[in-house]
Amino acid sequence: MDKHVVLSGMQPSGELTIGHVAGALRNWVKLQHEYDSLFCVVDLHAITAKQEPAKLRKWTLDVAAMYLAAGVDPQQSTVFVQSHVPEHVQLAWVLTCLTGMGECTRMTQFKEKSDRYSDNINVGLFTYPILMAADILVYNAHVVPVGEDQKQHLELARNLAERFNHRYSETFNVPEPYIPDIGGRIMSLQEPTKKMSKSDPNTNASIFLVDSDDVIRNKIRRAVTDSESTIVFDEDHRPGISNLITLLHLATNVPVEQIVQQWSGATGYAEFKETVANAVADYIRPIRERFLTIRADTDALNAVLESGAEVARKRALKVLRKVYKKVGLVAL
Ligand code: ATP
Ligand code: LTN
Repeated sequence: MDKHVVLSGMQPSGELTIGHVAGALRNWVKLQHEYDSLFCVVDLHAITAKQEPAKLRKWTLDVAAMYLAAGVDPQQSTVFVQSHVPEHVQLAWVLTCLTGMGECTRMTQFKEKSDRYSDNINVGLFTYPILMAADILVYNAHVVPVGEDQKQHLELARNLAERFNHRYSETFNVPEPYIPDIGGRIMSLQEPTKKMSKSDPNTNASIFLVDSDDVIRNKIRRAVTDSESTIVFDEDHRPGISNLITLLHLATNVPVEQIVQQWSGATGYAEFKETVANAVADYIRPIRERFLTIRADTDALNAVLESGAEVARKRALKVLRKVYKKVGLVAL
């Protein structure tokens, strides 16, 4: 039997953070062995916000290199850049014609981003989740490993798959989200009720995968917690300390309950923060070091992306042809 298909992507709108590893990348690395996997750098999604062309170019290669540094194996997985496969956009148009306005207006990310970037509420930002659905459906993916914030977008992809199948005939798999129980939403170190983000203007709020050991340690030492002094996992009432517990779990693999138990006698955060700081620095160091090596060899990186695009295009074209035919577009 053919392996099931996994697809996911990240926007090259900045440097990746430990949140990207916790929510998505580590699952990509895990799933790639059991699934037929495709991972793309979604540059067309990134331009829904204003991007400086030179930075966008740099970040696109940085993000691709970070996939590999985190353990995505280009021998196992197809790694490519979204804009190299125009079939995503072609399918997105067909899906756009199946999507109701209301389905886009109720997207939480659209509401948040149009508040945040009120000077640039473009139509691309509005239809962004349809392009994401096309990214997934154009490979007929079964599983989409993402962080918690993408659940609503995935729901649209599922609805569009079902709608297309119902209106025409069975074509798409209905994709399932794959979201970690712990680490699906790593919070900002400065405002622990907000998601950690690569584009947060306060760089102390995010741990970037390119940060040095010292920078990582200092950011964790300065992380905002609360005025209590016990180490308790309660995301609703103690978000700051819970986030640090989550990071320690991610870095060491020790279960959350065990961490809480080990630290049950603590009467302050300083020593715990020091432990988290060292563990996270140890966890990121090998990723950063691999990244620097991979990123330095642009030719090799481009070769991975070129062969990735070639494989992806062939596959996407097959699905797109089928879709066009079912819709009634005349083939040449
Ligand atoms: P950012 O806010 O950092 O710009 P984003 O969510 O807007 O990120 P992407 O960079 O495309 O957009 O996210 C890629 C993947 O990483 C998604 O699956 C997303 O859910 C996941 N992710 C991003 N930030 C976090 C986080 N803080 N915690 C867990 N998962 C995250
Ligand atoms: N919308 C996602 C990025 C994204 C994606 C995808 C994730 C675009 N296309 C396809 C999984 C599958 C985000 O904002 N994080």
